[in-house]
Amino acid sequence: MRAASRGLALAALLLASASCEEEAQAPSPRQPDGFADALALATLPDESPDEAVLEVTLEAKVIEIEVLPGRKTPVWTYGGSLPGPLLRLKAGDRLVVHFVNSLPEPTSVHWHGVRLPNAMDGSPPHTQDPVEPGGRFDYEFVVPDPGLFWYHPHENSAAQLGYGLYGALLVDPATPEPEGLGDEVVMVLSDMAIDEATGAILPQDQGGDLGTLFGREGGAMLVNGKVRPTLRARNGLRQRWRIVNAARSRYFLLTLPGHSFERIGGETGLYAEPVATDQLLVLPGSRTDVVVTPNGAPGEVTTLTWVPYDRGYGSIEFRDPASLVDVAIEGDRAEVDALPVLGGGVEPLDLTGATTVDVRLTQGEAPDGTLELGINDVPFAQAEPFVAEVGETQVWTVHNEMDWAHPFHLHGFFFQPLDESGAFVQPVEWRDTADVPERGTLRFAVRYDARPGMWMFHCHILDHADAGMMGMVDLTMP
Ligand SMILES: [Cu+2]
Repeated sequence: MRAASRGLALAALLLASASCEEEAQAPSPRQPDGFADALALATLPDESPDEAVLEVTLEAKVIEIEVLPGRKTPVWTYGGSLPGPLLRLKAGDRLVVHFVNSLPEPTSVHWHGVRLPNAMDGSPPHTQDPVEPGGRFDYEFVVPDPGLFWYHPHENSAAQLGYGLYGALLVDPATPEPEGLGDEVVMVLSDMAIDEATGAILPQDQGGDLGTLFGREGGAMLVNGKVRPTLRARNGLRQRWRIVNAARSRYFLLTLPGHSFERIGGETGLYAEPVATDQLLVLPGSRTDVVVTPNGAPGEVTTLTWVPYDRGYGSIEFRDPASLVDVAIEGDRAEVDALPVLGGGVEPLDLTGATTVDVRLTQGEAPDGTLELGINDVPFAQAEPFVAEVGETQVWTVHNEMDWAHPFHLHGFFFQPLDESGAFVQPVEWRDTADVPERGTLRFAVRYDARPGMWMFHCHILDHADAGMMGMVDLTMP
């Protein structure tokens, strides 16, 4: 659609210049044809004739994929592709997913970040039973908010993500965004632990308790399922990169040498103003929306690079940066207008009458001596829910009592981060995932709208969640 309308605009400009020499204008510059083909994501046919409904059949199944060159890897996929298909619709549209489990074990689909009804949250055992092998489950809900979201299992989740189960869900705003943010590329970041000799996926419990304590990172870093793909770019012409970190444990700190990123949004919606940064941190589970203006001589290649991020012992020691995406510059330098006014931003929550919740992220030992993580010293299996009422505003303080950082995720609701003094972190934004630094604190405010039910919260280092660092909020009507 976008390419077609650009083609028409170009034709109109050419006609205009042919008929009126004095007002001749250069056609708008554009990215090279097929510039992002190497990063293309699979899609699914829409089974609904209704424009406001995206209805798809999504089958989870094991397929052999050449992730490393020359090696076949049995990948657990959604729809036969790594990552799963991109689901794209507009805020206010309805998503209907006929989910089929053709995997060898039970699973579920969690729609990360989407403010959906509790029964659609995909979180066994509370919101549904696991979908058994050969079983089906229909997910159906309205996507109320614009932004990049994603979907993944919430059953044996660390292992199942490690095997390849994740996909992006992109929700366009109901009213069009400003023109000129650049051609868009969705990047799903992940990693996979593959035996380089055989192509087999390595055991998901590698390293025992130490592996769990650190969080398992696969050696092959992937962007849209590929090792180091090439993205082509017109010199000087901005691109909009919408990035999700779908790795089970890995933090992605990104640089693009010689360039800076302009963050124009986070997990949902645009900011009021762009925020420039040289290094971009994308937590496990989190998303970011940035504009990049590639510059360099034609033929030059600049490389989006993973940089070790200090999230605790072992995360930076003896580790080197790694190449994620080669950005190949083409053409003479494009003349481009300034970034348009974003016009986004959110109002801070009214904290009058807010109740407080204190949570500690803790490390302990199970009776058999193995590692056990928990919330307030209680592992998930023995946890009692925290309570909240519809309409209530809560201020959470999450204390990290461990020597490693934890990306904290709340299901079903956005929150607004606060600083140590209780002031809103700027720019004020809605998030569903935020970092709790080692031995540090995360504060946030959340307001519960009328979607009662049992909502999970957990560390998004999924090895930690599976080891017990998970709890739930029982949201009831007042
Ligand atoms: Cu954690």
